[in-house]
Amino acid sequence: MGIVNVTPDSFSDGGLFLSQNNAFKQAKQLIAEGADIIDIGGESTRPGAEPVSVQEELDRVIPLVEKIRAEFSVSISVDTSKSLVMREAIAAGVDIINDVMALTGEDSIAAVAASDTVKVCLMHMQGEPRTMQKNPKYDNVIEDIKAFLLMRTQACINAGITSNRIIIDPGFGFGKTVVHNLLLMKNLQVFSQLGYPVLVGISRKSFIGNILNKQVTERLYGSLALAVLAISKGASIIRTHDVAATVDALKMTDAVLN
Ligand code: 9MG
Repeated sequence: MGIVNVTPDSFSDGGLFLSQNNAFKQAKQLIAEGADIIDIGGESTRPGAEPVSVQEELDRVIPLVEKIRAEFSVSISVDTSKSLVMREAIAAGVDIINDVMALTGEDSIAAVAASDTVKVCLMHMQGEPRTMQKNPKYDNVIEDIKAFLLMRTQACINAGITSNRIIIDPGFGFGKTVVHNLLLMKNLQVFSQLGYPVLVGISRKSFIGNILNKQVTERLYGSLALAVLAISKGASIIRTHDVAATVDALKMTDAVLN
């Protein structure tokens, strides 16, 4: 899954693809590099990020979805927590709603349930982006997140979203310390054994910078190591800024494992 952030303030590529033209060029480039899915975001979810209005998010995301849909057969995902953006994105033909709030926002379960085909990625986050990195705490990080994801998958199924449309994500970096993130990766098989595809987003994240003492532009090798580990522990989708390098790393992983 290649990332296209149409935002001024995302942690790694904020501001780079704010114009529709640049965002489309970036999507085209990631598709050429081998992305199966393009994930489009119109509101930053980085720690400390401020929310944007519904209209602003719609204006950033929907025209880009329509342009990609018209020209490519790639799967399109929209990273949003707003039910109105979900509805418009589904009408524009997206394949996946990627919600870092796991459809806990007002009316968002209904927005996804109203479609009978769109998939949903339910991600775990402790707190909210503005404050989530202020002293996150768990009784048992693996068991707490597993319980949350099982509770949200059941809520979706109860709302009419069939289980084959659900993807789960433990939410690396979202209300987690460095140690929490490492424990999640070490125990990732716990999540892949739940019976849903697992999406992992570790690309260039700050816990990699913390361990390697590297700036955001220098975290590719650390990100690749984690992508390979995630796949070997059963993950199905890797969300990344660096598609070409990740595709090579995962093809080699797949050649060995399968
Ligand atoms: C939008 N976004 C940023 N990081 C993410 C992650 O780790 N997973 C998912 N599903 N979305 C993310």
